[in-house]
Amino acid sequence: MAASFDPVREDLFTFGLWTVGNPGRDPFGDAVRPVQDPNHLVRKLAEIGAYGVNLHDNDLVPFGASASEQARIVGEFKKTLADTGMKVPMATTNLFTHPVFKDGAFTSNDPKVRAFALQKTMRAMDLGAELGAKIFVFWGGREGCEADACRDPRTAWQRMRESMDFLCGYAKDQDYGMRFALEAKPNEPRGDLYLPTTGHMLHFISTLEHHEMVGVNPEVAHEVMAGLSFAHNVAQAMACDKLFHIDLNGQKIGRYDQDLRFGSEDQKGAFLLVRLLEGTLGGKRYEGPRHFDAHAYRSEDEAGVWEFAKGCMRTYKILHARAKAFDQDAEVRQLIAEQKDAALDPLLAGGFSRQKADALKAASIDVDAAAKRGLGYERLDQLLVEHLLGVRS
Ligand code: DIG
Ligand code: MN
Ligand code: MN
Repeated sequence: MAASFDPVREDLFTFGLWTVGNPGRDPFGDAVRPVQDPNHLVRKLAEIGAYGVNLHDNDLVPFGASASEQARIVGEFKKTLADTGMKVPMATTNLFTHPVFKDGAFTSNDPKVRAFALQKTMRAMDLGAELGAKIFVFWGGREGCEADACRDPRTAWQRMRESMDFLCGYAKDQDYGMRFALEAKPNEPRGDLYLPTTGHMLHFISTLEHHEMVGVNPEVAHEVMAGLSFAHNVAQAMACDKLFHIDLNGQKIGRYDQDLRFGSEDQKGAFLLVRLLEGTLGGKRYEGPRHFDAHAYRSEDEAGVWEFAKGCMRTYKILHARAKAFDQDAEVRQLIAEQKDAALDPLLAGGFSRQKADALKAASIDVDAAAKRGLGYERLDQLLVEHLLGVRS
């Protein structure tokens, strides 16, 4: 029986309201699609097999809405979630659209703006908690600069640290049980963004007061924009148990942030990422939501948007099946089998000792033989390509 690539709730596929609700505006053109009601988006996502929906505060509650308006909107949204069984695993704050954030939010030189950013974020955390979110994402879209002389960069990082420490304190004080996931991006919309890659974020987290509740939310497009291997960055986050969330999409290298349909561009990169997340090569798999932070081409009508969303999930499942077959392939397993050396292995494991140092210094190692040995990676990569193209199973 042919494998089914139809998404099920257990796949934990999620979409942001801002993704499938994207009206297709870009810097050079107006919206091409109508703005959709969030409740309609939730019902359609449930229909196509998604597990959940994520949101910025203002994706659901318009900026400046009154308390009674917010209560009405949130009440209706919660009913839709109950009716559809859809979850809200992640929430976040829009700290980038309103002009007040034009020079940053937490890193702004204006204390009024920094105070407003904290106020807006605490309220967004309240909303996220009310909807059941246990992950809160921070993407510092305006935390950067063009005229770099505007502030000492160290001041920017200090302000980010103070804001994160304060908001971690708020989440703990409210007992929300939330974990924070920080999302990096090298540039856009600002000329240069502070904390540009996941690697920078991992170090930044280590400087925080409540670092144990803070992880990362890497996005494919953002690391590709920086010319980096997304799978390597995700692997590093997984290795230190800091992959709290992930933004999946597609991206051509050397372009602005395209947020394309997952797997629509670098299929090998997407394959290696899914292989890592699903643990088909061994090791722990990622257990969090598979979130598509992407949007349909501007050419699409609403029907095209749902084709986009189905394509994200279907491609993920196809790649998962291909990765499983690849890592079960006997020839692949033989090519990547760990090499053993009875004499040297004990010296390489378990850390330093004077004895190990003396033994390693005294070891007789045939360097020429090691240098001459062929590694078979051409065959290995050809096997990957053939699995990916579906001519080997
Ligand atoms: C953009 O990549 C950012 C915003 O869409 C949002 O704040 C975050 C959540 O996935 N990603
Ligand atoms: Mn993006
Ligand atoms: Mn994102």
